[in-house]
Amino acid sequence: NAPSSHETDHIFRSKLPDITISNHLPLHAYCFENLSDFSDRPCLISGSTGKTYSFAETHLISRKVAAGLSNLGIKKGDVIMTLLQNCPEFVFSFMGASMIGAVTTTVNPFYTPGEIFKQFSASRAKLIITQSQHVNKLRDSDCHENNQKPEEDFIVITIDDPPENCLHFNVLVEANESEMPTVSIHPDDPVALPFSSGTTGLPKGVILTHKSLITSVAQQVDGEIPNLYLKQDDVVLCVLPLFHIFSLNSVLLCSLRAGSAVLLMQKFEIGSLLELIQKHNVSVAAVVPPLVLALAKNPMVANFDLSSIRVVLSGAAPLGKELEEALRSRVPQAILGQGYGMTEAGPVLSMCLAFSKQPLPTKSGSCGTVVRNAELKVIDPETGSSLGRNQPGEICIRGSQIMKGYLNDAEATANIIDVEGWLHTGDIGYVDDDDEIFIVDRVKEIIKFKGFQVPPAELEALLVNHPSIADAAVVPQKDEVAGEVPVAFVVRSNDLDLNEEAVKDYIAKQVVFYKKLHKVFFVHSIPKSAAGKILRKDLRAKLATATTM
Ligand code: 4UV
Repeated sequence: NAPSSHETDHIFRSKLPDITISNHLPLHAYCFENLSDFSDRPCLISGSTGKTYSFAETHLISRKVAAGLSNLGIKKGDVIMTLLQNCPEFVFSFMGASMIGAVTTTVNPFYTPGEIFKQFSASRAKLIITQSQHVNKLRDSDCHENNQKPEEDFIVITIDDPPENCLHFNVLVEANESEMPTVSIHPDDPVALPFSSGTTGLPKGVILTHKSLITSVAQQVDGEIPNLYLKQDDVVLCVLPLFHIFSLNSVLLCSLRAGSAVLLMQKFEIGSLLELIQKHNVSVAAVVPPLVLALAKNPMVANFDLSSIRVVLSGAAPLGKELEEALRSRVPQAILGQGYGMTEAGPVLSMCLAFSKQPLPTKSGSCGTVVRNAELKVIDPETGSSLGRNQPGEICIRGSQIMKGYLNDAEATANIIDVEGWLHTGDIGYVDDDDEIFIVDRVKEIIKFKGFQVPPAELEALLVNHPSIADAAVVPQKDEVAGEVPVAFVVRSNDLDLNEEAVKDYIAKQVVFYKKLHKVFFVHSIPKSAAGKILRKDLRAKLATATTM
């Protein structure tokens, strides 16, 4: 008798022992569980104003916001939408929503009206917290496909002077925390709803529960020997956007739990970044490869003292060895390493063990070792059978941290989480003899521009909506600065005058900057499989020889 497949699986685990995880708690209770140990220490530092909130203040304001949300009719299970750059109000809103059992869907504030509306309507948000400069986008008639009049159907709150029909954030902050309703929260209740296109198709709501986020944070910072050792005197740089799960989880939630201060920066600008690192003695920097490039290559860096940095955690996209070495010369005292995450995975799959309380030696180019209390395997993408060390295949992860599923999409959920509970990442990688993970390729559609998701299906849907486009496919092209950029193959329907600029403009008007097309190739047909699937591999191969096109 052949053993069933799971008996022969090669399963990889952390080198650190499993820990006890308090994932029976609601997320806010878990994050603030140790508050009394550091209640007067700085929790949030606003980079732009210098204003600092202690842990006790952050906890209190979050409770007031919880009461305020409740006063406005937000109940357990309701969704609120944050359309914010990094700011203290983001934190108060997210934690406040958690306290009343509500769910936060985080949106990129630079999205176009159409992009915002898609996430708004899919998540059925009842309240939006934003900046006044973005309110017009909520009123833009382009986005009301269903004749929905936003001002009447949902509440808009701004953190600065509110335009007509909007409320000021003060209505939340001035609420009486003692009026916060008592709600009973189950570990499997949702708390965050980031959107991700996953391995295929359009962006979908990723249901992250209290249990999944607590598990993920604990896997990083809890236990006797934390994998990511954050200390109370650490100042953690929060320049990556909190609407993306990397910053939300590994920067904000991990710091709240560990008692470290979070330095909030609204946006990346190298001069002010360097100033703030020096001024606030930033000790832990969460970055993406383009930021590593800036830190490694920008001549301004030489004028600043970066000696406070002890950890640089890079993630969200591949970090080249040369780049890592170049950064090393700028911050020789720091430990450089990577985390590997995916929104659907809760998000962290693996983390560099040199960040641990008992640092282990690690290799350049590795994405770390699988986190504790989780199982990782590498499978042959064709046969599904699991592979041993040093053999590249699709990375799969299992554990309480992974998402509950996609919002209202059982089919997409079943396509990514199998019946045994394994999440199939669509990333190709291997585990070496020292349990270190190396990602070498991607079999999924997603394009990553500076770590931002660019879902080809979204751009393809917009393209085929154009009256003169009969068919289209979008694939990644390698790019030195952004990692990858989206390029399109387009089949014209009749208008032979349709040119590259017109197609680029047409897309650029409808999407956030990083989804813009960098090139358009006109072709006679899009290669497809018998089942009608775009043969992206063929197009990528075509691109590799594109110099002749
Ligand atoms: O869904 P997503 O946009 O999610 C992320 C999350 C990243 C991280 C990284 C470190 C953390 O500590 C953390 O909390 C979150 O990027 O995109 C997921 C895809 O991005 C690629 C890979 O293709 C994922 O499936 N990716 C993410 N991290 C890496 C990476 C990496 N270190 N190296 C190469 N590719």
